[in-house]
Amino acid sequence: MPQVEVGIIMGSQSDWPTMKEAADILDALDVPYETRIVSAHRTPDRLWTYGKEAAGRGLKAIIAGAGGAAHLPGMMASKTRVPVIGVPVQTRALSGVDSLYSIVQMPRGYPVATMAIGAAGAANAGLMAAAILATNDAALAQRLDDWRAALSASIPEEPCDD
Ligand code: RP5
Repeated sequence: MPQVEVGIIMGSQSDWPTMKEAADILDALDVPYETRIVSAHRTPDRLWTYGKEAAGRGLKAIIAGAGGAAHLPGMMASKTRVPVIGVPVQTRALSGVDSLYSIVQMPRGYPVATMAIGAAGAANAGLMAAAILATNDAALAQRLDDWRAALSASIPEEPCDD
């Protein structure tokens, strides 16, 4: 089994359809990861243990997604020096603006790299984690360059009707 380098954590099972976007990117780039449900409010002890053990277990980035009163990414950042990438999950009540504000407005000293609301943010979180790892992994850097080049090549120069 390869060493897991990225943790994808989320506040609820209901966050998985969004957070799977990050997992799909890491699959495409062949980055080993794990997925866990870790809720700041419902499983605070699980959050504490995960954060306490993250660096020692060799995690190099943690992607944390939550919605509403989205305290998970910030609390995780307060517990570990492993970089935390926050994904604001889109909510029904406030469309994810609540999640975004909860995640992005961290006090000085404990940063969370906050992505856009929803699926695009989760996909970008996967890419950001890969970019962090690629600073010390030449093979991954090449795979990421190839992925980016393929995306560029897929964009047509002109619009069409259908
Ligand atoms: C947050 O509350 C979760 O991250 C989720 O986005 C939101 C709703 O959770 P469920 O009620 O669907 O479990 O903790």
